[in-house]
Amino acid sequence: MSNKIQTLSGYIHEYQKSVQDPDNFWGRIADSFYWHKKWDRVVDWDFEKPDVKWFVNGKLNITENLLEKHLFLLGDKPAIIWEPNDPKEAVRTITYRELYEMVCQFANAMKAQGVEKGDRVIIYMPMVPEAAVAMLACARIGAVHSVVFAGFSAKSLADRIEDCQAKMVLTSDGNFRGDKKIAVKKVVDEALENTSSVERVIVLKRTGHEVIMKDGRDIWWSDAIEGVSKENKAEVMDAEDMLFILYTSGSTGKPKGVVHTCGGYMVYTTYSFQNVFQYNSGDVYWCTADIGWITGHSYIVYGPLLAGATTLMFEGVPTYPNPGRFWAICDKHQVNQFYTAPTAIRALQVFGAEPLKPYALDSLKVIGSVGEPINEEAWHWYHDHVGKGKCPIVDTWWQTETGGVMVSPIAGVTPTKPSYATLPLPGVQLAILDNDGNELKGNSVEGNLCIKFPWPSILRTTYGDHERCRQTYFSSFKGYYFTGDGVKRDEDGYYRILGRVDDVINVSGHRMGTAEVENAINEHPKVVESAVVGYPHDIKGQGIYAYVICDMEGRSEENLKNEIRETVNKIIGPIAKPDRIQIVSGLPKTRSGKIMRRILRKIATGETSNMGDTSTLLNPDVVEEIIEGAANVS
Ligand code: 6R9
Repeated sequence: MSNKIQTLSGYIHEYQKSVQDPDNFWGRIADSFYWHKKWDRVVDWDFEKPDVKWFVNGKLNITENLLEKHLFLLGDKPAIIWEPNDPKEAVRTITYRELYEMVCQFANAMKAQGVEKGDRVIIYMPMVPEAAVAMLACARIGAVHSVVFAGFSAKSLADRIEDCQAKMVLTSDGNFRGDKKIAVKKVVDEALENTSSVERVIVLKRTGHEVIMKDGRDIWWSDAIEGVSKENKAEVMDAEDMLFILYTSGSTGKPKGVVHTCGGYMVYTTYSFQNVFQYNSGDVYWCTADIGWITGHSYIVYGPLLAGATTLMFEGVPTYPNPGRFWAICDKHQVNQFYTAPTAIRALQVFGAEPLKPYALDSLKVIGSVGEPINEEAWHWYHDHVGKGKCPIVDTWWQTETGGVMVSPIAGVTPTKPSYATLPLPGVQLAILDNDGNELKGNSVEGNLCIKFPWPSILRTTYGDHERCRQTYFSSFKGYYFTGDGVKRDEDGYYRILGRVDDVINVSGHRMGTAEVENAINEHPKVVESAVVGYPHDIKGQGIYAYVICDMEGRSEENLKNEIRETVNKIIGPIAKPDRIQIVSGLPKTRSGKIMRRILRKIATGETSNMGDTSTLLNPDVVEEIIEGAANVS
């Protein structure tokens, strides 16, 4: 496609155009999509209200741009390759024509079950092609999907159903994950005991779990599509009609429903996908995220399929049946672009290079990272062992709220630097602000990462609570979108994300990114992972508390702690030496792999009487262990 940047000077040129004349820049890109009616204005915006509209009065259906648009040239090409949890089970390959038919048919089925334009539909499903079909069928008829990660509890599911007053739930009997079999429908049943808006539940058969089908409410997927037409006329949507809601946790307890709309999201996910990954026709692209997260929405389903790519979907986990699974899949399907999270990289790093040995990994051209800052050690391991030193790493910084990648190398175009997300994509106008709201110009500066001009896939609101959206993102710095992340722009103008600003600690007047300290700690060869938080310190203001997972073999705890301190001393300097180190067996993590620092901060501070909501943790048991261990920490 002509929108693809191919050289560094091309990037600079496009970037400049996007800032000087955003209307013309995005208008030209949007021109390559199919619209029932073109827009009257490219963008209207006011960050104080906030009120942002893209492609004003444009009419479209996103699925026509993903299905009909590709039928002629790509009808027989694979849209989705599905790799099951169990490598012995058959792979499924779904062509663009088959996807078109599946989406149309399921769209008709949903309509027949009473879903109308504007209704909210919860998708609580495993990683199977039908989950993508479900999302697209919603978009086809103008229903608003809200995917909930199928590992969330009944309580979390119920909260989300309640918040958006969903009319329908799409689910499965069960879910395979590694050697586990999870009874998914049971969770839905429990959630629905405490909610009243849901009228229908459509259940896909996957595991053969025994399920109770509630009369008049539950229907099997296969029955719902039985005899239903595979032709469907897409609902014509306004560019600013809601496409989906995705719940995400913020600094306060209750998750908020981030809202994305049809036109801008379509344009931006396509554009960013094509450029960041440099996808070429015929390539096989694989993102290991779950569709329950924004990465799965934008870069398993919408972005790749809008771009006519072949997107691989994996049902399982990286360590099943063994820690070579990712690499086996890369070879088996000749994956060209591979996109995963630092947490997965580090988890696999623990097994060393052995599990990679049987695999050539020679189809890989681009490898990507998303979700958290990638520490230097993991970056190098990924680069050397997975990318074999020849694949550019695209470290992509973005958020549920941004809809698409904001800061990232363009593969093969932008020179990379370990742990740097590098440069903003065209259209993304970053600003670094100090705590008083002054924009810090020039290079070698550090501060709050803000964005001063809208991009097409910016969140429009938080569902049902616009004031919360204003407060969270648009009130800290007047006239700016505030990301909540800290950032450094180095002497070359390159961006390095330092982690959430609430994780920045100030030790004796020196500001430090917790990620920076963690990076240093992780350099110690025995350290697997670490998390650093600040705690009140009489003399320094804040002290540094490090929770460290490490291989203790052949060392006493005391020696190891001293060595870790010395490593940090060597890499950053004496000010960054952890005051307290606690050796732990695990870190409290959300199901998307993020460390719950709120909990660690409380433990470090000694405030363990009220730990708040730990229900979304992957491993709640570890919290008790850490609290106990904390008593003896020096
Ligand atoms: C896409 C996604 C958003 C937060 C974000 C930041 C962190 C994401 C990152 C990164 C450093 C990267 N984050 N990507 N930090 N480098 N490449 O993860 O969305 O789940 O909403 O998380 O994740 O702190 O603010 P989401």
